Amino acid sequence: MTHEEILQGLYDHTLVGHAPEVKDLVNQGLADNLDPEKMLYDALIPSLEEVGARFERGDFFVPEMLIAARAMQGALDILRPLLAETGAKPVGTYVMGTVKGDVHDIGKNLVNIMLEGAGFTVYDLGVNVAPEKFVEQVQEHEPDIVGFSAFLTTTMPMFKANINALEKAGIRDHVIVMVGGAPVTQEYADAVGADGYAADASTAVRLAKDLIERKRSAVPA
Ligand code: B1M
Repeated sequence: MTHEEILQGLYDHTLVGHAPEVKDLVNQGLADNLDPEKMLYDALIPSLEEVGARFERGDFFVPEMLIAARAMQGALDILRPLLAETGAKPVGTYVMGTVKGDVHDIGKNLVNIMLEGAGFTVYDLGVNVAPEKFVEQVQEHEPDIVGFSAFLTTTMPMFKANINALEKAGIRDHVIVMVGGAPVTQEYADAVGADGYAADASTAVRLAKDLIERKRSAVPA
């Protein structure tokens, strides 16, 4: 198979949730030196975008979204160590979770993989994380950054609820707050008082490093 055929196969099989075929194609791609990031950005993510578009049009329903997501997750399980393999020096600590009421986690997991690859220690709180849990985990790990992911317009308001909870606990100024997720915008992030917003995983990593650097250089010696 050519690289183009593998990528097309990954796109097509993810779209219809054929998890075994997706795994086989990922392994075949790796055996044939196909770049893991190319598989991710040129086939797997576009396929999930098409799943979302079909869902919006009413051509797909939740079960179809779910099996496509499972196929994607199988691919990520194989790609994870390769995407995270950089040997980077530790740069900071990150507490990350998907907000309360929201169970989407593929995007969050991808951001975590990239953060780990860049040298961050990541504490992943999973999905449907309540504000109190974020507060408790920030108090326990004292991270440089806490990240909130939201993938639904109905769960985005949890950013503000989480920030309010950090304020109430007296720790808002101790931690950088980053937000992200498909429906989130820079304007929304600014409106809720987040310190940073990124549209995708690689921007999230760049911004995380930048925000830490800015915070460290702002601290008087
Ligand atoms: Co749902 N879903 N879903 N879904 N789902 C979306 C998000 C949707 C856009 C589909 C659509 O209508 N086009 C839509 C939301 C509409 C809206 O509110 N604007 C939607 C809906 C409506 C729903 C339900 C309500 C459906 C229902 O039940 N009627 C339901 C909600 C359940 C809940 O959470 N309470 C639901 C359920 C599900 C499944 C469980 C079936 C499944 C999730 C499985 C899982 O995640 N384990 C699912 C899926 C798979 C999707 C789509 C198709 C794919 C999501 C995905 O993984 N994308 C999605 C459509 C779409 O996104 N186009 C959709 C790939 C991923 C790599 O991208 O998630 O954007 P993304 O992550 C990016 C960036 O956002 C960013 O970096 C990531 C990597 O580049 N990023 C950050 C993420 N977090 C960040 C944090 C940061 C910075 C950047 O800093 C902290």
